[in-house]
Amino acid sequence: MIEVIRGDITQLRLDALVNAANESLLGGGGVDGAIHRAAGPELKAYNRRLGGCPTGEVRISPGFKLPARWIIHTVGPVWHGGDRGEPALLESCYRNSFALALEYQVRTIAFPGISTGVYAFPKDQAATIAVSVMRDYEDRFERIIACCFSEEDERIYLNLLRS
Ligand code: AR6
Repeated sequence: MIEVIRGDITQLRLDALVNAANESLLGGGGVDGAIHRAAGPELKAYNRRLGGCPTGEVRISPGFKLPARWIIHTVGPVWHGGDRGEPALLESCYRNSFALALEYQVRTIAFPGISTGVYAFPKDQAATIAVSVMRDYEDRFERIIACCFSEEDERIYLNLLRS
């Protein structure tokens, strides 16, 4: 069951949230900044020991002060026009997030629109990739949530899920 929710991902009480991080894993703007603020300073201290994360890969931390139990940090590609492997890297973010979630017995998980903010990945193309991977994993989770921050993003996901 793939659900579309509009709102702040940090408020969701789930087994895991996915964070659209950068390679340092030490925080930044956008959803990453919101997650670090809501989780508290222990998150940065914990992530310092993880030693970063290459683009397309994932790392996991506890949720600390978040209602979510785990945070799966993934680093989406920066959009450079699409011929530098951006679509494949974005797909890896989703696939690797689901694979790690399964290792941690996660049954309920939410994703933001990875790479579609500061990293400028085109929203329609990113959502198409996200939904196609979500459909591959649908049977293995109780809830898969596409957490949209804007009405435009919500509309894109709802249209894709209708088709
Ligand atoms: N809940 C859900 N979605 C959110 C929230 C929130 N609280 N805040 C923003 N979004 P971005 P990126 C949406 O820029 O493009 C950071 O500085 C936002 O509207 O957060 O992967 C990192 O440290 C957009 O749809 O992530 C990296 O340096 C989506 O989340 C860099 O930005 C992703 O936007 C990563 O850029």
